Amino acid sequence: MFRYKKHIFLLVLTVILLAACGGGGTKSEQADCAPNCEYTDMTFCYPQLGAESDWRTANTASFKETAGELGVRLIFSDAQQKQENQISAMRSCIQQEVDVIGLPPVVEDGWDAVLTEAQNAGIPVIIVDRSVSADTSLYASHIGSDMVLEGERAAEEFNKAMPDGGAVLELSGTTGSGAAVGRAEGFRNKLNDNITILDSQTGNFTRAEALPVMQAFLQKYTPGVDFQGIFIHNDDMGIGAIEALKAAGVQPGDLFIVSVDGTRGGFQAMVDGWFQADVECNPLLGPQVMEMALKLMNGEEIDREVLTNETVYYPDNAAELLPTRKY
Ligand code: GYE
Repeated sequence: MFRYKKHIFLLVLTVILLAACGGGGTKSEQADCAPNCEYTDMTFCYPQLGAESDWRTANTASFKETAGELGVRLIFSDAQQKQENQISAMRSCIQQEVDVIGLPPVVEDGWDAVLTEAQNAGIPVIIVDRSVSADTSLYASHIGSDMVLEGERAAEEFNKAMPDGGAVLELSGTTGSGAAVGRAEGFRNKLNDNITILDSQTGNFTRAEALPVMQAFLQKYTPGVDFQGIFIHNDDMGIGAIEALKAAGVQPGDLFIVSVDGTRGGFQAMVDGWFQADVECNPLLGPQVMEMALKLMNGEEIDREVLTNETVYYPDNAAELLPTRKY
């Protein structure tokens, strides 16, 4: 009897120890140069998701500039908004035994296999910008914006502007992306009950795809009659939508339009009277991500989630701020 108990005790102990080690602890992933690794020791992989927007262009520039300034060796690729391209870029980085991977995931789902491969190879992954649905034990940290909060902030603008209610259209971002899912969720969380979402379609975060979506909306619904406002998930789609609105004879200010990002293009749309608010989303994540990457190499503790501090911009000082915008 006693022997059995001892066996059970040892078994339980083993299970506990295995569970403790299996958590993907960031300390065990440190590099050979730890604890004295420097930026010049680092090879950093950034399988960028695409070049779909000005936000994305600024995000890419931030990583390239930061790597250049710090002396980090950067392996950069552009997946053209295709998850399979991002996955193969990641696999190639794993093969090249990079030190850290920064992954800006085009969509939330479908990362478990490649994240497990990175983990098995001892390469920490920082999820950048959009989120993933994978278990948090599969990656070191997430650095990016609070997309739900951005959607909530947009809803509050409509609540203020339309106290007696009304109807709005939604031009949403890439289907299944953390940015679109979060913004849509936040928008619905906070939108007053007397404001209805008449229709919601994706423009995939690009100008080119937003234009025909807005044209189709305008064939179906009469501005000012069927809807009074539009929530647009990023500035580039907003600029595409403005083209369609202009062509249909809509004037700036006829509709209450709120966009997200705060790019120069978004600021110009506020100056021109098209956007009534622009919810900030900051793409300049390079310095922060590389700083965390170095900590990971050195086996230092890091925060598992770092959300960017952001605000909402309005037309009243848009002209003044426009020349100071970095993206
Ligand atoms: O808002 C949009 C870009 O993921 C936060 O992606 C990012 C979004 C951003 O295409 O412009």
